[in-house]
Amino acid sequence: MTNILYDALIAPHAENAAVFLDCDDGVSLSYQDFVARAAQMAHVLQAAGVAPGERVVVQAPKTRDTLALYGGALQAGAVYLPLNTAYTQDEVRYFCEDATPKLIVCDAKDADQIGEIAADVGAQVLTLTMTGGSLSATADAQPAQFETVARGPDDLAGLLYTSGTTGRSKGAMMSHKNLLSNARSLTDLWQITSEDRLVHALPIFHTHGLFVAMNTSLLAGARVRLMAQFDLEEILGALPQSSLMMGVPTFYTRLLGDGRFDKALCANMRLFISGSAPLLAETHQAFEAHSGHRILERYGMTETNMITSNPYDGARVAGTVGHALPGTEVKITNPETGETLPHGEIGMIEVRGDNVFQGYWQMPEKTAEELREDGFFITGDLAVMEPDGRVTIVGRAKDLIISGGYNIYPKEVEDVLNDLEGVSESAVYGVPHADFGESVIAALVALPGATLDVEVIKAEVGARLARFKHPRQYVVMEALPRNTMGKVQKNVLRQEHKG
Ligand code: MCA
Ligand code: AMP
Repeated sequence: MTNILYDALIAPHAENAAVFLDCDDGVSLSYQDFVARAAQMAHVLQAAGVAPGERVVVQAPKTRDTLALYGGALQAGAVYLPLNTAYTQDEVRYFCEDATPKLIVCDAKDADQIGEIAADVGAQVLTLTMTGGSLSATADAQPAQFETVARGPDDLAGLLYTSGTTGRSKGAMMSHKNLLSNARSLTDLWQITSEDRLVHALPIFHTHGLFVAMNTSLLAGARVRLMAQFDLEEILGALPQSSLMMGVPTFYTRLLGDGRFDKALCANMRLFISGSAPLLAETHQAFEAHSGHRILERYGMTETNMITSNPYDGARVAGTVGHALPGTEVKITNPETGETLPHGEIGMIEVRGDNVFQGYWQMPEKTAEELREDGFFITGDLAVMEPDGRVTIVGRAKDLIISGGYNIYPKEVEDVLNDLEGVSESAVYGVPHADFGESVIAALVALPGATLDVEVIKAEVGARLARFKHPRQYVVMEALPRNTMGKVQKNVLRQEHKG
């Protein structure tokens, strides 16, 4: 049976005794043991009634069993739907009602709350904790071999939700072909091999930590130091035995902020890769001065996987995101007309290739707005392209804040604020932040006669939105600044509150 992703990423390791994962608890799991564990997970999925093409929602800690569940989902032909562990019950409910999974895997501490959601959408619940849980216990009793379910290039392997400028999250449908083509391009370009040892401190519920980092490692047979989360001490300890690291810019500014980070620590390192948010040119330069390494910056999106990358061998230019990946077409277009612009002019990044997703889950109109009939996807990012094809991102046409690599769509936060008692209107915007790159601020206007209590507002927001989306500062104003068209001038607010 052919299963595009499983056959490329996991099946080849069935007899590979090399270490795949070095975990926080000191356990080192071999590739062949991972293959067997993934098969046990596939049996659990099948027994839970997850038929090929059906969704498995996973909001769980980052452990070897979470990765084995991803492998098992691929083998069983299921669609893997990972969720940020910071999401509130309200947020998880939305995703589950939209995606109608057959199984929800969550942390044991959330089992009661998630149980209510599961009952409403007709799903089973299994738990996964840092040390065990009912999923792991059930898997223990399963056979270590599973008959792989056939999956073709266009079958879905993943469903990843991305918030939208409309405030409603959309499920980006990722096919086997989308994920495999990108993993192949990146593995080749970044020259990842079985000799590599990757420092993995990213979450595995997003494209960066799961598809970019894990799919390339699996494809190459690399060894991965799997850290449950970003921990500066752990990373400093792992660097001397490592050759490769992938991170968001905050990882690199935090390393730079530690006096122990130096060239000696990076003696065995081959490559540092950054993405998910803009890497400041000054961070790039300071990093080279401290470590002797020029960070390789790449650019991507959930809907498209990775789009461009600085070269491995050629010049890694600070402040640029490099060239289109092999097999990926990139053009810069006039945002109004869609016409391709000459080199050097600022316009919209559009991308086409096997890496581009299949559309938004059950949202054909949204898909049509962003994915052209000729296959080009409109990214919402503004850039210039040089004659040699090098891309420099200069801004965003979409109203988006990126904080520590997490995306926050202001509309989603504004919708929550506008619903609150006494609030007439709100504007949510980002200001520069030394650690997170950008930080969230909310400007609020009260209804006539109402007084706004920021502490009450914080509590309400806390119950509804994940912590990373919370405004870090609230400003109560008489009125929001607007232009002659009546549009809120967030640039004016940003300017006033950037300190
Ligand atoms: C944690 N907090 C945050 C963030 N992370 N607030 C804003 N933005 C964040 N990113 C909250 C915590 O809840 C906590 O709240 C407080 O901030 C301080 O937490 P701290 O201990 O400093 O945070 P941390 O646990 O060290 O996490 C920071 C982090 C993490 C390591 C930068 O956010 C992270 O791993 N980010 C990576 C995100 C990522 O993988 N993005 C890829 C998306 P309290 O006030 O309660 O203490 S995929 C993508 O974008 C595309 C496809 C691409 O190109 O890759
Ligand atoms: P997401 O929708 O979470 O996948 O986030 C994708 C967005 O992150 C892109 O549309 C960009 O705005 C941003 N992004 C990713 N990589 C970079 C980068 N290297 N430089 C600037 N922005 C980036």
